[in-house]
Amino acid sequence: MTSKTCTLVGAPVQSGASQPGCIMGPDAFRTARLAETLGELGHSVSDTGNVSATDLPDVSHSNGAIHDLAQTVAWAKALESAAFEAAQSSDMPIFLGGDHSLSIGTVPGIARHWATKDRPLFVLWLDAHPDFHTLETTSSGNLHGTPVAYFSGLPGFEVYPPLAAPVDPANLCMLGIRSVDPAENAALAEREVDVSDMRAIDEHGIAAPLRAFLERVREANGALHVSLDVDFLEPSIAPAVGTTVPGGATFREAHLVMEMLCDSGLVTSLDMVELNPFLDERGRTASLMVDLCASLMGRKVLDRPTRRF
Ligand code: 4U7
Ligand code: MN
Ligand code: MN
Ligand code: MN
Repeated sequence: MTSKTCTLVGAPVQSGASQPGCIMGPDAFRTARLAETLGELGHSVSDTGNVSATDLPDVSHSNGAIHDLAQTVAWAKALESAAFEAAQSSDMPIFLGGDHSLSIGTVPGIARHWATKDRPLFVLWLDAHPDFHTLETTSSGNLHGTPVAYFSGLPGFEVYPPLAAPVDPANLCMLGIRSVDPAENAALAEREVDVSDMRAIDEHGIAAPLRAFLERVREANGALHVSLDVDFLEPSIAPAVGTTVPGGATFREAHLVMEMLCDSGLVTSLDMVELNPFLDERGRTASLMVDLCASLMGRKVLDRPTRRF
């Protein structure tokens, strides 16, 4: 892979999840040598430190299950700006979470950047969950379950910041899905979102749906944002997450996704989310996430193209 300028942006958000711990995520990624690893792969890395969100807006919603709405909106605003700036000034912004509500800010900021370049943004959502709740439909009230519905322009998000450039639901691809609430199921079907659940991956492998999606991105001259939730992975190899669902992507499935993304040359930004270091075992989940990022950014076994049959 050609050498890139990478900007690491810490987003210690935990208000979108039900249990605390994701606040420690950015520092766990740093401790697991993310910057050094990318440097060893030939990239130039700058770590801009952690974003903060201190001014809480006066907001409310009729869904009484929702918690920490003001914190979530504050993070969204701060991260939208941070993402836009990181995209303007580097090839590859990498957001270190933090729970998945951080994508309520990062994806819209990245989308605003690509709208100024007249390129459509595509989003690859690697997750056990589609995170496709609206503020009306979430029954847990955990706002890390809402980013995709919001940045895809679904109605009912008046209290979140207005979107400069919504992501077309036709430009989404979800892999690894295995926990979908009824309201999410209906909304995903209505918009015909490209979802490969684990059953489809068992049957066809993970490469086929990814290859088809990457072809679509290439044909559209799109930019590609990847959002990697720790719970995409099988919990026995990635225990540091609050929302474990059995039957996730294996070690090799996850690396293959990253290696194919690397070969495509299409990825322009990345979220690494939901790492809860309080739940980790001797840093193994943080280290696995760093290794997956290394595969995305060019780490290879053989120093020549992969053999084709
Ligand atoms: B994550 C859930 F009910 N759908 O809304 C919800 F299953 O970012 C889970 O993917 C959301 O980890 C998970 O609370 C959000 C639940
Ligand atoms: Mn998620
Ligand atoms: Mn998830
Ligand atoms: Mn989770």
